[in-house]
Amino acid sequence: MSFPKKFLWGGATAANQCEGAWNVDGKGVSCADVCTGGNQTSPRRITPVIEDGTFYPSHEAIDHYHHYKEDIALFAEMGFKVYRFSINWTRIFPTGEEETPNEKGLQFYDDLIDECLKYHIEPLITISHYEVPFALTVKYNGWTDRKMIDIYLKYCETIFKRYKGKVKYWLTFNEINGGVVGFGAYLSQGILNEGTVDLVHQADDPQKRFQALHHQFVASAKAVKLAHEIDEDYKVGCMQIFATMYPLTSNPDDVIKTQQLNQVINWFCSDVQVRGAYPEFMNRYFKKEHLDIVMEEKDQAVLKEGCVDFYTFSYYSSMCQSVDPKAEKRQGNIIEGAKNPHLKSSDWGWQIDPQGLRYALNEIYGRYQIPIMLVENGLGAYDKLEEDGSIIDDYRIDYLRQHIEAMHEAVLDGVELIGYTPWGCIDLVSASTGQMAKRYGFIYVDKQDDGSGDFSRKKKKSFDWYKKVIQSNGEDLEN
Ligand code: BGP
Repeated sequence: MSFPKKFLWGGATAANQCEGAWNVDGKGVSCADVCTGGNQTSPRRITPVIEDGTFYPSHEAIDHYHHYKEDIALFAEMGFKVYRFSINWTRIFPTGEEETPNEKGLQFYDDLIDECLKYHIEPLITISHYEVPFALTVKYNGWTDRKMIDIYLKYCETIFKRYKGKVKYWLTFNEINGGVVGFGAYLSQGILNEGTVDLVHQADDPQKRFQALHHQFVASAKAVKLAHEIDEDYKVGCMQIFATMYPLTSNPDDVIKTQQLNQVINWFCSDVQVRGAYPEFMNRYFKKEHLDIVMEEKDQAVLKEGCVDFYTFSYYSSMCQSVDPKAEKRQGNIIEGAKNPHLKSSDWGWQIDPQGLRYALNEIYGRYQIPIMLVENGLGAYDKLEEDGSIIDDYRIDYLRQHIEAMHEAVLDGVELIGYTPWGCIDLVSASTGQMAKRYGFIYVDKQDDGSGDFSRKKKKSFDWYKKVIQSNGEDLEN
């Protein structure tokens, strides 16, 4: 048998993409709340002042805030062992800097966690998932300012103490390496440079991004240490985007370019968080890019003392890399590359590559030898309601089946994979485009891109399929 007996099957969401209730019970405004809806051709705009008559998808999202009991009951029906969700930082500290936390916000997560525990579902909590308080963007330009470290730690301490005894698994930052590329600056780091109008074409300042990353590394390391001090049973992980990369050709120039991009995009941040030190190759990169990272003397020791307990990542697609400027491009999750002639793409152009997941798992485990969870994976697709109201999402089942098969192979290869939480286990707002039409869920939610819909939930065909997968511990993948 392949998957370990206690394998954590489940699903994943993020507060800003599912909760809604953006200004309810004392919640403050987050970076996501000032992002308009968009689609593949018109990017989401960032509007520091909320515009009348403009649609902001996070404001209502799928109203998980008021439907969490129903949603968790459905997760339990599928047999979830784990539910990955994030805490909305602005429910706890509305502007990030209040003296005391917002009790109603804390209470909401008490209730949500209790609801999970009622069904023996293990909560896996992302502390910061694209929800930086917008007030901190305005005041400090987000993580560019070192003051963010203490602000974040106060938030961590509050939730580590409050949920002690109920929660075991924490992730410090969602897809921290998003900050390595321009696209990640706003949502991941709360950076809003003058001249930025939309999420896709941000006025980029790499110096700020890499400085912000350093602050996030220090904050993450301190959070790991603090978590262990508060509860020795806490397990704290990092969370990375892993974009498997292949050289487009056997031209050694393509191979070296791929290796260098791999180092900076896929390995830099996890090397710091898992091994507790900057990898050597970054010195040359910083020189080449004229980046000068300001560090305090004690930072190195802090990083060393705050190594994570486990590694988690998102995996959606792979891409090729090439020195040929004419090579046809393909977009992936935040990272882009060249088209792979052997792969098909999703409706959003993300190349589908289950083998790339087996490759990634082997590479990651070979490098770090610590437990791994795949905490995001899935197919964003248009779903169609049949006349009888059913949703036959065979394309999603195919995608997930092939990726579970790849996980199975990796486990047989010797990788210590301990859990799997497919992304958007219930339909939610897309982070990159702001659409509802880009659906990932086993559960359909009646909420559309024009803001219409009654929030009713409906099981898709994949719901029963995934239930069977969990019941059989990954053995029965038949559709
Ligand atoms: C990751 C994010 C998620 C999620 C997912 C899918 O980058 O961690 O928040 O949204 O990708 O991306 P999208 O929503 O753009 O389809």
